[in-house]
Amino acid sequence: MDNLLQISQEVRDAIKNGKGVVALESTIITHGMEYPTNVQTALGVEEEIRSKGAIPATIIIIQGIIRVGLRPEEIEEIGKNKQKYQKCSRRDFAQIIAQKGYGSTTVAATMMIAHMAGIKVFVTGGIGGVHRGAEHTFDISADLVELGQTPVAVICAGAKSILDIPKTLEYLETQGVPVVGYKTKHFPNFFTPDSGLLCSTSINSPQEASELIKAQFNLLKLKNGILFCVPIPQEQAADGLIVQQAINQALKELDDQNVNGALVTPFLLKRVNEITNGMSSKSNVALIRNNARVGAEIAIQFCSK
Ligand code: PSU
Ligand code: MN
Repeated sequence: MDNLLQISQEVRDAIKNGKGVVALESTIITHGMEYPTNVQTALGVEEEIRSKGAIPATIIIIQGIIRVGLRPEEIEEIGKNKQKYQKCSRRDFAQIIAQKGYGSTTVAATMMIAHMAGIKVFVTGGIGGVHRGAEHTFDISADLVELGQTPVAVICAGAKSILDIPKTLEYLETQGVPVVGYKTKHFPNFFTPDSGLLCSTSINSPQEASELIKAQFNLLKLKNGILFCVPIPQEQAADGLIVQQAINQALKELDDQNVNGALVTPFLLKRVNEITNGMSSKSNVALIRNNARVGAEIAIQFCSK
């Protein structure tokens, strides 16, 4: 395992000593944002986690080796040379490892590695979900299947409206995944705090979040993950109407250009950002940092012995 999975000394010590550890994904760095925003965001998120007293563990595959915990210079290097990295979800792992390739991990792949490494709390921006038109395309993110089978708590800001939110919530219910609103009953849709749909339950503090994680993983020993949904702070919320129009245009272009498979999500993220002149990216950054603070507090509660 040692040659395959390399966990930094800092992260290993933190796990051993019951310090809060927060896993972070890397597809967001290589396929979710442009340079240098991607690097600034990734480093900013790590700082937020440290400022709360927890330890960040960004996950990626470099030359066929799975790395957990990166140095800031490495994050800079990855963000700069992002085109070198293949988007890695569960199905891509074996290929990237066998070919000693470079892979940035999606929510699904990051959950897998966090679980292997013994990390239970993972912060991201938005998860993949059921795409609009999935009744024709069958496009359902492997993130949702992973949430159904891997015991890691994922902290996010809900799902973007590029997705079919009602179907995404139905799918999570089928997979047995608690969808937990953080200080809200409403399921957030990333740029705005309320999608008009409800979470399956809600909690009001990191302590309550930690109790729920303990009940699911330690007492009941369930294998399903948990989704914690933190609404974007009101003052940072994007103009919902502008984002919605951009999403509609991006979806139409997607259709016209026959984009499919793993390219769909990166295409939509990029186009929405371009059409809104970077407004979506700005909200994106504020919101991930907010998730990181909440995730760090939850991790500290959960990990303390
Ligand atoms: N949604 C976002 N930002 C992202 C992603 C999704 O708002 O960066 C990335 C995440 O890494 C997520 C992946 O796990 O896209 C989902 O891709 P797909 O839909 O192809 O499963
Ligand atoms: Mn897909």
